[in-house]
Amino acid sequence: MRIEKIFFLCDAPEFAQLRLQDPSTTTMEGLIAFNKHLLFVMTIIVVLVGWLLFATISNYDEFNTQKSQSFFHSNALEIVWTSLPALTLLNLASPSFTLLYSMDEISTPEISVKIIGHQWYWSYEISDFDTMATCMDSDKTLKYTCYLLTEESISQKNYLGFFRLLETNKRVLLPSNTHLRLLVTSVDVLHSWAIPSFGVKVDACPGRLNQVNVFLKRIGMFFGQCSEICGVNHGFMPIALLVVPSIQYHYFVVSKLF
Ligand SMILES: [Cu+2]
Repeated sequence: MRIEKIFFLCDAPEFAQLRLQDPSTTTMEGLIAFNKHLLFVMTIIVVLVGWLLFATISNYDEFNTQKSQSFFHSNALEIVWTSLPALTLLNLASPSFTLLYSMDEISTPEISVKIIGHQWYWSYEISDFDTMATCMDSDKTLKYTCYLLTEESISQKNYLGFFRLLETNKRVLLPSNTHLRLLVTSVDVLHSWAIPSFGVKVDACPGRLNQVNVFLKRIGMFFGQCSEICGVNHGFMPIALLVVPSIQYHYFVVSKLF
């Protein structure tokens, strides 16, 4: 199957891709900025350590000790090479912890999406529509079961724009610019629900409920995969999400349930 580049933004893997996918949440924007910051610091460390090694090997050997004898037991140098790595670590730790704790932050969500991992597909339930108080009414629950869409099941005339091993028979609809709470669990083995564009990777553990908060800043089609080795078909349980404007989502829910 041919993969055409149909999106302006990178929300699905591209051929020979080197960078991360484009962010759709503030978390992912933060992760990308942190990644760039890390790369910058790492480059300086690699160049500095490489230069030190080269200078040491070429300037100080057993036949050339004149220079090294001049700073035998240098206190100043020891202070510098102990404090510099410590300061570098502090410089990395502070944005890292800020990001980590910002991911745990839960602001009043309007919709909770229950994500359940199965061997080997994902199922979704959305039931608490904030203004409609339908929690207890099982008829008023959106339920999806999303299986992999195989190449054979896509009609030959119409295969352009479909991503191999990333499409599901049903796409989960989510609203943009809305605080969403994702509740992730599993009914059999460990799975992991991961969407690179969201900066989300939550483990789905049987008997446990993991929670993550997302706020999607833009509309689009987003793809992800199970990211925990969960059995023979681990590679064949993709996630396909369609993010639409919240008003469109509202009309969809009303037309489906009311
Ligand atoms: Cu899995």
